[in-house]
Amino acid sequence: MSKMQLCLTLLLIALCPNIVACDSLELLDGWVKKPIPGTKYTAAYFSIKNNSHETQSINKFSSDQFKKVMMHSSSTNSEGITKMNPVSSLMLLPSQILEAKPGGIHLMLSVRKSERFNADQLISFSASCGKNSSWQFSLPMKSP
Ligand SMILES: [Cu+2]
Repeated sequence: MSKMQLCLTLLLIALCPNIVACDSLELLDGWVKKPIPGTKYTAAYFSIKNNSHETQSINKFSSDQFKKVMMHSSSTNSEGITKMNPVSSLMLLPSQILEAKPGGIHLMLSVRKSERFNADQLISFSASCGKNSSWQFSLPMKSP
């Protein structure tokens, strides 16, 4: 990239700060862990690709089939203790594949007492990337 091109790119980014949207996000894979009866939480994992030339950031997930959907990240310290921390947004660089998997980033799902699930049931999610930008996708439920 020449200096001129770089300059133009930076100028465009500066002029269009609201361009960030859920455009061109593609679900490659994913699943929801079937909650063990009586448990309050379960998790969802996925890989999502950003097919656009813009950085995309997801700041919220929701699902009608769960009370609450939280973005978490797990990390294990030097003593082997794993902790989960809330994540405020997930950023995907152009062409980046974001993998949410056990032991790393995941969606923490709060289970409603009344809700019953079947294996292979599809769970619908909505991801929002800004005020007016959302993206719908579904993941199958699987027994761990
Ligand atoms: Cu969690």
